[in-house]
Amino acid sequence: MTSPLKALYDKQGFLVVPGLITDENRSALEAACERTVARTREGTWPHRRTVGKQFPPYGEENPDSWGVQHLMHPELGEPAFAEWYTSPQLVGVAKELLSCKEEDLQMELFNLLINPLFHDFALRWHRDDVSEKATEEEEREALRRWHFGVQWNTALYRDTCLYIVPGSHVTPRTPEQRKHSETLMPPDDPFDMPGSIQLTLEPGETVFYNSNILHCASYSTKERRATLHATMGDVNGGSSRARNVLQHGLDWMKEDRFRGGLGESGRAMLDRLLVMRNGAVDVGYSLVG
Ligand SMILES: O=C(O)CCC(=O)C(=O)O
Ligand SMILES: [Fe+2]
Repeated sequence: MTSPLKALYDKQGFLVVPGLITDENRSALEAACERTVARTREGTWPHRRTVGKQFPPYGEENPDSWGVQHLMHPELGEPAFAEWYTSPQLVGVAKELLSCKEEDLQMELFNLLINPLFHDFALRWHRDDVSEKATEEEEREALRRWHFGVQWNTALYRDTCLYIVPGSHVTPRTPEQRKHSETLMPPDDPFDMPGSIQLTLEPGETVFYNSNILHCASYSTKERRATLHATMGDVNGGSSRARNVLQHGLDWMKEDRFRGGLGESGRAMLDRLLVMRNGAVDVGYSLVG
């Protein structure tokens, strides 16, 4: 039996869920984000997404940042992040949308998306793990296989940065949509993309989405953003998640001090990721730019 939430998620390629941050989580997460963002901007947290670079490797060139990488890294010293990532409310939705058992969930990425301070920035239309150059047939095949992971954005403050094309997680681009997504440049106007909508998240809302849905994003220096950005996988996908996840460089996740800071179910989720990682060689990067 498919749940109504899962059915809607499968049809649209995304689903907005309110209330996955409790009041208690909220103050801890807000404070942790504030400290983390401050460190990133002052240059003492090196793992960040730099303005000017859309996809990994992000490099160090620009002092301005649009994201913070590796929120659960023990060196960051913010346990609220792993607590929330492994919390029953989040794990519950992830396993429902993946239609898998809790013992099949695989720990993956947990990052933070923030507003740049000095330059507006934007990401081009893309699917996270399918090249813009893919033929229609390659695209169809890649999308058909892509159902072993779920990605989400949880907004601490109102967030209007993300644009998506509902339903595009299962259909190759039309010639017109291809025209708007083959360029490596962000769009002048995201609404030029046929079928696009702007997603608005109110504080505390989460959008779960298939990361191969056609999407782009636009970041303004003037709108405060602190949006938790994460993925979880279903271990039954084997190595299908490897490139998308491991391109972000996760060596720190195999350190004992990380594992030791997790609860029992978190450790089991992590071990499933490490098994996949051990089997993966030379994963490369999903996208350029
Ligand atoms: O800023 C966002 O919400 C989307 C980020 C994104 O699409 C990406 O990192 O690939
Ligand atoms: Fe993306």
